[in-house]
Amino acid sequence: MKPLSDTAQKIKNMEIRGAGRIARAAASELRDYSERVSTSQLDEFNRKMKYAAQLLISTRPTAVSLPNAVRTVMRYEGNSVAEAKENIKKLADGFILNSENAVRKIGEIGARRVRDGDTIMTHCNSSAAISIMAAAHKAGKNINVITTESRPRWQGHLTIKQLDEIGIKTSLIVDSAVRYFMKEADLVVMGADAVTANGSIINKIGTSQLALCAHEARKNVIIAAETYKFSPRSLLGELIEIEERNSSEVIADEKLNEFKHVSVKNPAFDVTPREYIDLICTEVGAIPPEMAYIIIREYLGWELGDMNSGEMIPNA
Ligand code: RI2
Repeated sequence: MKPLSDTAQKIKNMEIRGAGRIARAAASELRDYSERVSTSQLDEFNRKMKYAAQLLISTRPTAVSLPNAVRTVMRYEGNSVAEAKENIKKLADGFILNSENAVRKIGEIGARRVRDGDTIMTHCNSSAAISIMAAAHKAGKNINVITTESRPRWQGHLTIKQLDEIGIKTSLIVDSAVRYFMKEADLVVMGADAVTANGSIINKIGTSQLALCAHEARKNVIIAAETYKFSPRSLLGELIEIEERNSSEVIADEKLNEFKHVSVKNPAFDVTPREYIDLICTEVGAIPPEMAYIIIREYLGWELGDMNSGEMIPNA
């Protein structure tokens, strides 16, 4: 398979997954793809870059980090193909470096909200959320983590492996046990695939029921999200598309085919309203969800006019 379609396929089938990681993979693929485009005609080069950008964006519809990363790289300029390639490399490398730094910074900021002896409940596998736990552990705080399995893709198994390697004590629970164990948790720390202008967050299916349980039990919910996970298009009133994945992730096709009246619903994400979120921890500070609009305006550099232009990358 060609490297561009290979990367697109890996993002689609979740071989490369996690909102931050797919954003960095897309930026790096655009950079490498641009190197491989052999034309010296700028028009043709631009056309090919747009094709690659759209292909990468189409792989997963929910994580806003993906179109935001692609758009960052597609802001390239240049009067020749060589200049354009150079600029693309600079933008892609810059995005990747900023992204890695952002995850580290979120850890430092978020760890201040973790007290010695705390038990943290988490869901799925978020590198930004784990960065907070790792930083708290590194600061010498004795923490425990309760991790959900995160069916149907079992990302909780990735989380327990990462936490185990760091040396953090972790309990693995089934997704349906979050309310049962909420009494043992001091706070909840989770990641995000998207944050909307009104401060809602979109994250792995099950996030909203966990946040609801935490709200009922008066436990704080911290969302770890880099600024490039905020959705500029939500300012235009657009809703984030929730990815519906294949039924075979939930039940084998042969088993499902035994039934006449059964279908499977498999949304990969859900929406948690801002009422259930105490803090969104970004690399530019820990903010209340109500401040999401400011992040979009100040840090993503989007103007409404910009968004209405033909150059707009869909769903960002
Ligand atoms: P980081 C993941 O999506 C999870 O929903 C996780 O919470 C979110 O991305 C953020 O991950 P998926 O790719 O960027 O597993 O914090 O569907 O690593």
